[in-house]
Amino acid sequence: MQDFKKLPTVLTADELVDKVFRRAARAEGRTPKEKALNKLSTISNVSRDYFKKIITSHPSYENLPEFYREMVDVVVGIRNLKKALAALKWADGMIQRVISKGVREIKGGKNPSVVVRATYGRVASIIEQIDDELRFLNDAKNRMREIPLLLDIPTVVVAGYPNVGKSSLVSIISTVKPEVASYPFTTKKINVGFSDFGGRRVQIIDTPGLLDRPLSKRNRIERRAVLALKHLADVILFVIDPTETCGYALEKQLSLLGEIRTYFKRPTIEVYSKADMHSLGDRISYSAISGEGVERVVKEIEKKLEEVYSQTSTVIAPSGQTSTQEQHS
Ligand SMILES: Nc1nc2c(ncn2[C@@H]2O[C@H](COP(=O)(O)OP(=O)(O)OP(=O)(O)O)[C@@H](O)[C@H]2O)c(=O)[nH]1
Ligand SMILES: [Mg+2]
Repeated sequence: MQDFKKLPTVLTADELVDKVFRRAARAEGRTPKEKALNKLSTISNVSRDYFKKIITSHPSYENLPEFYREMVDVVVGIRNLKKALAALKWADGMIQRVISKGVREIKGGKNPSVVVRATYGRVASIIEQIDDELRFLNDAKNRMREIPLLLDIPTVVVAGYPNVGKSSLVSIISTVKPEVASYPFTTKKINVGFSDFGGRRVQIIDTPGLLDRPLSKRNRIERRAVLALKHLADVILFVIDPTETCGYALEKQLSLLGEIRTYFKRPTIEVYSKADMHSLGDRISYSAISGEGVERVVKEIEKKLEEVYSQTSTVIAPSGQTSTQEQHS
């Protein structure tokens, strides 16, 4: 599994030029010629190592599991990432050529300090040419940190319109405590928490709110929720706010529910939030404020997950370690 939190910080062009030349300045030599050659080989090594570190910190995006690949694409764009990494490879190759030329010139008898100065200028100009790409890669690293590490265990994805109470519920029934606020699109990324339901470990995913509109019209925040539903959900928990205090009509919420059922074809649980504000009885109702009904929601999740468990079950051992048992029925 890919841990994007381990991607390294990427220096700007100015910072990288500084790093390379500072290291080169420390190069020693018994003669001016030897010292100049050592400076050039230091530039060659330091820049090559640096580019290699950044390039190899990225996985091969084609080979990532689909969820991660599509998530990286939504969060930063794989084409842009590849273009930026290719620019680093280009700069690496160019710098090596410029250094080789300098080395040849010094060995051929040209004035070492003149060659070194000219080579420094060329190297700095090559690095400056990839400043945008270096900055992009650092920004991408920061954004990719939001992509969580997921476990291959039974997973419940909590979805619904914005502001209906998804995060409030997830925060009660799992380990993750997402931000809750009284306005839509508070949750902008997917949050992963865990629960032990009847001694079994379950992954609970809080998602950004979805509006009832075609996929092509969905913004990048909504598309994170779609990816979680598409790739991760064994069970979907759809939260409906019948009080409409979320700011969206019940009819719209039910239309989204219909689409999610049709499109994702997963076992789906429908619940009403904000039971402290209504007394409807046609669906399971719960309140994140008073806690009433939450236990019924959990029971319903457990029931739906039984289907998933009948294929694979993860049991918490008495030691606290988890082990996965395959059950063939
Ligand atoms: N009265 C009442 N208010 C609730 C309940 N659950 C959530 N709220 C309130 O509804 C608002 C939205 O709650 P969130 O949990 O942030 O909703 P969300 O669905 O995660 O919202 P987004 O992340 O924006 O999609 C907050 O002001 C909560 O305090 C509930 O059961 N009863
Ligand atoms: Mg939320």
